[in-house]
Amino acid sequence: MALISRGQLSPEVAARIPPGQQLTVKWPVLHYGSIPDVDLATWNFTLTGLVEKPVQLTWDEFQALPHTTRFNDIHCVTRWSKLDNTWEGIAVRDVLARVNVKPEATHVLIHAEHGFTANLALSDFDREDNLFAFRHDGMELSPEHGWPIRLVVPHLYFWKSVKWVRGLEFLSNDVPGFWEQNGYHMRGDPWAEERYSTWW
Ligand SMILES: Nc1nc2c(c(=O)[nH]1)N[C@H]1C(S)=C(S)[C@@H](COP(=O)(O)O)O[C@H]1N2
Ligand SMILES: [Mo]
Repeated sequence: MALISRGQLSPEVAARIPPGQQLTVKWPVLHYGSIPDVDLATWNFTLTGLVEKPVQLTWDEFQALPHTTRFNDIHCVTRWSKLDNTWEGIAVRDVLARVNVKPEATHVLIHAEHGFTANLALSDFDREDNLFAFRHDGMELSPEHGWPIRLVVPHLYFWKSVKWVRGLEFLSNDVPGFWEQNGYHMRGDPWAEERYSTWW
């Protein structure tokens, strides 16, 4: 991977890179397991758990939600950061508007193909910056980067940005997801270097 050292960067750019991270121009591919075969005809997106009425959206219903663009930097716990990403997709808040989440919900477990999960506090999930992306830098997401859609939560380490996402489960407690069960931090703030948990 082509990494750029801090000494080569302007102060403005260096200030955007969290501690212990290095800049990459390429976009590495990282995930557990195989790339899923997704059929849009049978694909659905579910909103379950602590909601007044569970919702299931087809691909066409999901696509009918408003489209939007976000511009941000991403930071992977394996120490690469990639600046200036343009994402097109559907804002998390526009998806949340489709469901009545019960007041006791404090966390959300993101579900993806192959049973993959990641946990987020609702306060980290329900943010203007977050979106479900289907395009990156003007091109449709490739299968290895999460086609047809992935979550993008830019203020936390990139493992929270679930690829091949299929649903949201609202919870009243914080339940570790896949990488969190394997030692990653429950929150994952790159500016605080919340890389790994110390509770086990
Ligand atoms: N469904 C799924 N999403 C996932 C993962 C995974 O294993 N499965 N890995 C996460 C991790 S650890 C990282 S660093 C990013 C990598 O995204 P990228 O391959 O597009 O760079 O995806 C995240 N999303
Ligand atoms: Mo990762």
